Amino acid sequence: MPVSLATWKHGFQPNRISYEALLAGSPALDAVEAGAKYCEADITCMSVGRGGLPDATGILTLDASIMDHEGNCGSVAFVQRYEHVISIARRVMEKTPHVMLAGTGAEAFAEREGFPQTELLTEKAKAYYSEWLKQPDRLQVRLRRASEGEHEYVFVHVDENGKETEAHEQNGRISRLAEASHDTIGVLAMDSAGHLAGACTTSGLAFKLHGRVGDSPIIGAGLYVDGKVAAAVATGDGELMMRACSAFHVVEMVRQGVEPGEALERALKRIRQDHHLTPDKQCGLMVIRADGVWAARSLRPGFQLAAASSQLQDKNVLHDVTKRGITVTTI
Ligand code: SD4
Repeated sequence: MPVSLATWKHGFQPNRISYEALLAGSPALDAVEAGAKYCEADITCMSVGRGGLPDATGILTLDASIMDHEGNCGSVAFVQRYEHVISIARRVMEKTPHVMLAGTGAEAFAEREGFPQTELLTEKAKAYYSEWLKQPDRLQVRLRRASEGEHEYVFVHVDENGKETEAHEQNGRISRLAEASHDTIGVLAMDSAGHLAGACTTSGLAFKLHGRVGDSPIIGAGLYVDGKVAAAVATGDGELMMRACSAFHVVEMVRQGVEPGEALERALKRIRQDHHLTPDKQCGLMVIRADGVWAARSLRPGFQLAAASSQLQDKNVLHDVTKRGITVTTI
């Protein structure tokens, strides 16, 4: 009966942790938090927690949200000195009358709650930032996988139509990076009591404007859970999901009887119809319905997720998602 899903390839290990917690009898809320925390502490993942890439001013800011099957939720945004923002979000949910705390207020709360302060920016992230500063037209520069499935990335220039061309340093050498900017982690779970929960944690888009907050801490945009209906999480260019309230939209369609996969297709269709979409924009969505049926879809190829369930013989499996559905690749 337990089901666990986590976004992107780096979600494989967090999903294993979440699923093993579920098999050991943990509530879904504890499982998703444990999975998310693993990723926050993993410095090889450069868009979540410590080790994430900074904003355009060289400062790393973190966003996170968490939600349980009873509609309780908590989130934090623009946190600069604490690694486990998912746990701070949970504490906001459990210990305050509020849903969201931001910036210095969130940090003061974290301090009062005894969370340890951490230097989030690693030497590696600083080096990538220096490299980014050297790029001409750097506000048009993003990071892309150098080749599918590789942990190797390139800077690309994106023109006003979203067309990408590989960026070069002034000396002509292609700038290669070891991680991508798209790698937020969203974890969804259903436990053996049938309870749903979700967690989402990120450093947001690499080299974003200082002060920018994405969809991940916004309940209804990056994450939404209704214990009787479904849990949904989003990843990708947060501005799209914030405008479309994508996670909420998916859950509401499931409430109206739309099949999970179809609900995701329709949410993506809404994004496509209502927004000026350039080819560089991505949105990946995942959902678990209250009966354990799950689905995942994305605007474009390249979105992966880890899934584990009894239907998968309790194995954790990495899936590649395309617009039409899912192909399974086991790692
Ligand atoms: C954001 N949605 O801050 C996040 C980033 C992300 O894959 O999910 N990247 O917009």
